[in-house]
Amino acid sequence: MSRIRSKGSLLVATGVVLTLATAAGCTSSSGKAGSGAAGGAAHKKVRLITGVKSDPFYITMTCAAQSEAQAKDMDFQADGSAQWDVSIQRPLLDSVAAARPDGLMISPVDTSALTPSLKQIQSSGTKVALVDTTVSDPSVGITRISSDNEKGGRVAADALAKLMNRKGSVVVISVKPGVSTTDARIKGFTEEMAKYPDIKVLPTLYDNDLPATAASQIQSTLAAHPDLGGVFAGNTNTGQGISSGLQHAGKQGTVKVAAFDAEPDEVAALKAGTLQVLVAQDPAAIGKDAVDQLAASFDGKSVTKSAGTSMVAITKANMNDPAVSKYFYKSHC
Ligand code: T6T
Repeated sequence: MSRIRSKGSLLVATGVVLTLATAAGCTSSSGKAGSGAAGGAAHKKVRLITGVKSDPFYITMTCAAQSEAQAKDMDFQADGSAQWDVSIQRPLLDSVAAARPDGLMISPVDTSALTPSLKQIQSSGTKVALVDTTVSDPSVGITRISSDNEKGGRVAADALAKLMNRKGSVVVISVKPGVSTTDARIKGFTEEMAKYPDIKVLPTLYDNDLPATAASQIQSTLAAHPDLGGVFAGNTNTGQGISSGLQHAGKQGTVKVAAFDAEPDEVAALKAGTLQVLVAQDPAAIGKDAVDQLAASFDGKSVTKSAGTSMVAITKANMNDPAVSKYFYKSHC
């Protein structure tokens, strides 16, 4: 397996493994942010609020954050919304804010709706780390850690175009507008797809993170566009819904699917051939890095303002490679 190492990314020429590791901003001067030195980090109260508590992406993130916080003797607790909804996440944020934690890690479910509350908690002295999703206001957060979602969207587009023999119609189904991560994936995907003149990109559909909605959307799209050759699923629940929708329509394997993430149901669908490419993120790295940055801040060390974590394009051909399967998400710690 030959490897081409270019700046900031590692492309394995013969496999379909594309590991993208980017880091913007600078690591701390010591380069050892969060090197386990307890220092000011010990006993600090740190709270994590994820986008959706039951989501394996966030469960994987939480497990890693919890373990890193434990190693630093932090007082760490995690919670998350039951659904991807501002009206559910806001009361969670307000109750955490009332307890005046030293640090808050949060995946805001909207790029602006929660900003006033986040600025308020920040002005009361809580250090905010934005994990996975972010907000438009640059004054929020001492650190922002996520995948390079635009790049992941481009990877999905190129993989899907190849599977579709560069022709036919393609549709994007995602969560809802105003989610920084999935919006960036769609941007990267559609910009990259423009390079394929014989592929028609249909209007993006939104499923509110509900698999059943994605399933019915893909079936109605198939009815309206018989030449549908590919689908890009913006996240886990969407990928699950598209997989079952294609099976109901008897189109599994015929219509090619590139889906973000690698939670257990998506991995099973990849193995079964209803999904063809998974763009897996590294939620564990996001969770661990955020704890390390908060610890660095508590210790008075420099903090990375924004950092990108790696991703891997997974297919049936490479999914059994331990270097790839280590990116599969967990449903429990
Ligand atoms: O794709 C991830 C996450 O990156 C995104 O912000 C929301 O959806 C997931 O949690 C997967 O469901």
